[in-house]
Amino acid sequence: MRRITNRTFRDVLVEGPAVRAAGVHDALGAMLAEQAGFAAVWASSLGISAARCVPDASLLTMTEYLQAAVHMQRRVGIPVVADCDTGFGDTLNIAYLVHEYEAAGISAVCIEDKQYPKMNSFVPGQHALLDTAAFARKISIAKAVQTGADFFVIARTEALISGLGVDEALHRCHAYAEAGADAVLVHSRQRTSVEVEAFLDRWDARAPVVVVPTTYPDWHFDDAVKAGVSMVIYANQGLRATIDALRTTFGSIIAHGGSAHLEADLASLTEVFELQRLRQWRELEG
Ligand code: SPV
Ligand code: MG
Repeated sequence: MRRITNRTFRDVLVEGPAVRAAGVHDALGAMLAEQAGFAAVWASSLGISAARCVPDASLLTMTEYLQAAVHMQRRVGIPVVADCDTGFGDTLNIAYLVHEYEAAGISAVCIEDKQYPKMNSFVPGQHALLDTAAFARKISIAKAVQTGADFFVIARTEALISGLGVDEALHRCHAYAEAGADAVLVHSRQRTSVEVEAFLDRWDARAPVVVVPTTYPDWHFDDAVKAGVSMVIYANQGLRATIDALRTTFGSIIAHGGSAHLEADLASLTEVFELQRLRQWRELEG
């Protein structure tokens, strides 16, 4: 049962004042995010990798990430923002990914300025970046090869993750906006929003700003919006909740010798069938 997505990410963003996106790794997560009221989903490279128990380290291929994003987009009416890591290679890989994602109906991608192969931003240690001009070129190629006006490219800087400071993050984001980025994502792994707020104070609004408050979760959405943020990505809360729920449930079944004590707290099979849109599928049989 295919869902027709009639709203692109650009449509959702211009409605304002700001978009909340939930990080997910499959269509079920995307549908639950939509039902909860999120305006977009983030097809998280961390989540998609973790769902296969491999590191978020450029191990899965573009085709695997694309397939995961398409599985989500086919089942929800909200737009999928695809986390495309470094673009899976150099400039030609960027051109190829834009062709493939756009043709597949994904209306927004995010590409980051780390070197390929990348490592997840929260893994301690150095994260080497491309130089600014080389990454700006990736962005301009992405924008040059898109065919529709709606396709949206988010340029993500890892300057703060790499400890290069707010000046460098601003310098890079200015260059990426000049290169045609539709938005910039400034990622931080500080324990507070101070660093990101310092960036926002000096950002001249030449493109919308996206943030991922994983390590500074006490920054309320309303405060982020007041500070000038246009999109907040809750990138891995769903993944971590899933791990916790499965671990607790499975452990409890083993410990109790059965599942009777859990039944009242589990989603019913009726809910499962609703998420599968079983009734609509059966209507096809006439
Ligand atoms: C992801 O969810 O895969 C992201 C965000 O890119 S982070 O894990 O913080 O790098
Ligand atoms: Mg990622």
